[in-house]
Amino acid sequence: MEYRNPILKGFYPDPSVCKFQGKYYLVTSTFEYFPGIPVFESDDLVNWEQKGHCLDTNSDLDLTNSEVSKGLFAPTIRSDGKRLYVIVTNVTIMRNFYVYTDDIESGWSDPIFIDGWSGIDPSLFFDDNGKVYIQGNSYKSDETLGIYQAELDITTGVLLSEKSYICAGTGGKAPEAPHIFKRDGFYYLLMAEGGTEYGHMVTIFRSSSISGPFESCPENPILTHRSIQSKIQCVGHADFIEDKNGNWWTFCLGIRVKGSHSYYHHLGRETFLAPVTWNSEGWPIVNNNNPLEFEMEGPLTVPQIIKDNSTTYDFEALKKIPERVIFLRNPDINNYKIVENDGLIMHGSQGKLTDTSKISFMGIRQSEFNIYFSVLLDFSNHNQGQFGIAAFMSREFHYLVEVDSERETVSFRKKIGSIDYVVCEYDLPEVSGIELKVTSDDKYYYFSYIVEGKENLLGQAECAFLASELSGTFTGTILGTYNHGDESQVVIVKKMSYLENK
Ligand code: 6LW
Repeated sequence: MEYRNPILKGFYPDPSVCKFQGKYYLVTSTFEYFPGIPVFESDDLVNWEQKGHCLDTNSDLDLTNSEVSKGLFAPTIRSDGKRLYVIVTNVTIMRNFYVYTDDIESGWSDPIFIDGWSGIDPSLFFDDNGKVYIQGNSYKSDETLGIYQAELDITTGVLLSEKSYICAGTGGKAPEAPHIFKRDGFYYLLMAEGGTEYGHMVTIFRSSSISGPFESCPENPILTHRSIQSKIQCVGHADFIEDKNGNWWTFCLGIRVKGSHSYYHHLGRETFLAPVTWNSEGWPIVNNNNPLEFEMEGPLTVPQIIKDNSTTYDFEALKKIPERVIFLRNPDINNYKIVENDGLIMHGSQGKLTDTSKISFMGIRQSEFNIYFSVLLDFSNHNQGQFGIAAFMSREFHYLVEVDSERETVSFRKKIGSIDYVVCEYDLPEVSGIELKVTSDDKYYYFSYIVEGKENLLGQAECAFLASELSGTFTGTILGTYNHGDESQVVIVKKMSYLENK
């Protein structure tokens, strides 16, 4: 049956997947954004529904002053049959921890921190004998590069054995993303090498013992797009899963590139799916040894319902902030209040988009190249400070349409590294409401504002200048609105509209 990649469009990197109570669950990394780690649920591996986040309180997730693309790196989701666990590294505080739930609808536990375990990309393995193991890698330390493992007391997070070195990989840089699973008596160790950029690859090893030694698959790397002519690149960071019919699949990250000989991407690393079969020697073959495609074929149980991520949030009618809306670092949740028939009251913060302090900013992931994003704002209670919309990659790379309510101006600004300037600025008429808008194709963003029923074009800006290849980010473009000023300065977000491919 055919299906279309990416399975999760927009900034949803480092996917991990497992089965629990007859359904599939998938998580991705979220870096400096809050809430942390979206949880997706599926019955069939191709149609996914978000079921909140693992870390949705400020006490669970400390992102204070998180620098660009720090915060939560790659998570792993696993189950022991009774409980669902998600383990992850918060690189901002350099701690590894996990949370668990017995029922996805009732939320997640407080974090259990693992003392004495460093590195990133932690994973869990529940062995048939009841023992639990943690895996991870060495990261920015003097430890030998490679994959490490220790036995873990899953009820307390205490390590029960020394941390042992189990695999160096095949020699690619940045051995990371380890996952162990058992099949036909072998312990398979899946991992990523080559770094998450254009040299990314998936490699696999196996042993008859959980502690190794692990032998390398003769076909390594079993999946890579390095030096392949494809509009899908950087494929790697995979997890494997056996579906309810005994078919195997891999979820991995990839990017949709633009450009010709020098590729770039600005939507972030996205989640892709490929079928896996096994050869007679017991080694996996991904997608019949073919590169991943946008149009794929695999032994699905039900057809994929192609999701349109278009949506309009009418905050005059909504009762709570939708789960696709994310914040930059820890939000002061009192700064965002939905008042029925009024809208979402967003109070100002002293933080600016260019720094790492607490900021009033909320947005959604850009999931396609061709989009329309607009916010309808009432600023009758804003007379000192600035507010606006942003096509935001990081504090160093973003575009803004900004209203200065004291000077009564609207301006179009570009921040591209050290290049930070106002493209144009206009006086605003005496109004208390405004619609700010950005549309895009695969080359440019186009910015405008609408007052008194008239749209005024401000200008355009290259998508390429927000690309991760330039900004050095692990994330993707977020389309959002912000309010800079003291907390008495209020904008009311009446509507937030996002349309893709329209
Ligand atoms: C992640 C590592 C990687 O922790 O990049 O693609 C890091 N792989 O495994 C951030 O996504």
